Formats: sequence, C-alpha cells, structure tokens
Amino acid sequence: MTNPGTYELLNLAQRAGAQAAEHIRQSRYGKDLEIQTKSSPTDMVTMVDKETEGIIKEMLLGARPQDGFLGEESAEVTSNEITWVVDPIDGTTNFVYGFPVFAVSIAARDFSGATLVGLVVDVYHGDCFYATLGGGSFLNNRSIAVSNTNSLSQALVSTGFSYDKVTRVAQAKTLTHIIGEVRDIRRAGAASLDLCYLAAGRVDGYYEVGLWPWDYAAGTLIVREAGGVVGSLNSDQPSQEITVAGNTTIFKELRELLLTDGPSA
Ligand code: 2AM
Ligand code: CA
Repeated sequence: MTNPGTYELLNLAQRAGAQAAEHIRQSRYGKDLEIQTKSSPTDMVTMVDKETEGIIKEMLLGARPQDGFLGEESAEVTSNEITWVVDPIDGTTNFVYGFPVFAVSIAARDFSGATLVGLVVDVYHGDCFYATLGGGSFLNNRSIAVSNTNSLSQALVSTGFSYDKVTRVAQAKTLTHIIGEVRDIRRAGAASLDLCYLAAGRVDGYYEVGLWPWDYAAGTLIVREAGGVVGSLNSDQPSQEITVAGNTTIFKELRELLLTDGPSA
C-alpha cells in the first residue's frame, strides 16, 4: 500500500516532469543549443540541460522548501526530509542529435534512502513512466511488468558506453563475451529509459557501468515495482561501479556472466 503522502510527491513530480519536457521540446528546434563539454570531449551539456534543471528545482523546492535536491547540473541541497534526485536531460547526446531517446528523470527519496516515487518522461514520445513504493509501475495510465523470458540465451539485453575512451574500449571487450550468450544487444543512449523499457518488457536485461544516482534512481523503482530486480555485482543496490537489471532469472544469469568478466563491464 502506498502512503497517501507519496501520491502528493508523485503529483508534484508529474507536474514538474511535464513542464520540463515541454521546455525541452520547445528548446530543441530553431535555437542554438550552446553546447559545452564536461568530463571528456564527448560528454556534452547544453544550456537546455541547465535551464531545465532550474525549472524542475524551482518547482519542487518552491512547493516543498524543506526538501533536498541532488541534480546532475547544479549544487546539491541537503535535507533531513525528502531529497529529489533529478536528471533534467538523460541522453544528452541523443537530444543534441535529435535521436529520439532522451528523458527527464525525477525520483523522491526519504531520509532512510528509500525511493518513494520514480518518474521518467520520454520527451520525444510524450510517454510517462512512473512508480510509487508499493504501488506498482505504470506507463501513462497502464500497469506495466517485466518480461517473463526465462533464459539469457533468449534475452534482449541493453547496455551503454562511457564518455571515457579507455572505459569504453574495456566495455567493448566485455561485450564480446556477452553478445554470443544473448538474443541480441541494444544501445539506446539513455539509462533511465533503458530501465523503463526493461520495466515494460521492451528488453529483458540491462547492464551499464559508470552511472550516477540521477541516471538510475527513478528507473530502479520503476523496474522493481514492475516485478524486476536491480543491483550491482555484489549487492542488491545499483552503484556507480555497475548497474545490472532484469527479471529474477535474467538478473541472476546476467550478473553471473558479468562476474566472470570483472568490474570493467
Ligand atoms: P547523460 O545523458 O545524462 O549524460 C549513456 O549510456 C547513458 O549513461 C546516459 O543515460 C548518460 O547520461 C549516462 N551516463 C552518465 N554518466 C556517464 C558517463 N560518465 N559516461 C557515459 N554515460 C554516462
Ligand atoms: Ca543528464
């Protein structure tokens, strides 16, 4: 059973997500995107990422000034209450190119670290994935569930690659061990949507190294509430080292395969 206060958080997240997505759509065309780079020459950030985070932060903290905020593009605000974990544009490279896989990701965490609400808006398609703790996962207003694929050899598995050259080459090596063991591989370019696609049964498994909490916070709750499992190699929590996800069987088989390859996956 979802706590009634959780629905208020979901409602606020939905309003912020919708406004953010609208801003991103309006900003995508007819404007200079003003691209800068961050950790490497391929790690881009645009003015739209920064503006959108500003819009979300203002809406969330305007409504709930006591809350904290952890976002990709601005200084952290700490709090003993709810903390909002936000990626204003997940899939920035796709956004810049107009490749239609980029999202707004918003999660609400309580002080114990439990995620109460997860919301991911697929900006291009206008789809909204969301979940509340104990309340199930939804795509728009339809309940979603992970697939029941029961063998890794039959699994469609998604992954992603780092902005860092050396890490990316190591990831490609790991992939040579994975690709022969699965149905096929997908690389869409937005971690939050990879997790949502898994939650909706659009893929059966997912793994990626180097993600940040704002990439996986909302998607992790959406996968779990859709009946799936998210963890890392040696823990039941996703981490920056690696995030692995699937239904119970695919998660276990994928993690075993990745364990034989070490943490450079
Ligand atoms: P971003 O678009 O917000 O940067 C790409 O595989 C996915 O991983 C995207 O969701 C991307 O988020 C995320 N990501 C986060 N940190 C990354 C990093 N250091 N290198 C590559 N992708 C990263
Ligand atoms: Ca981002």
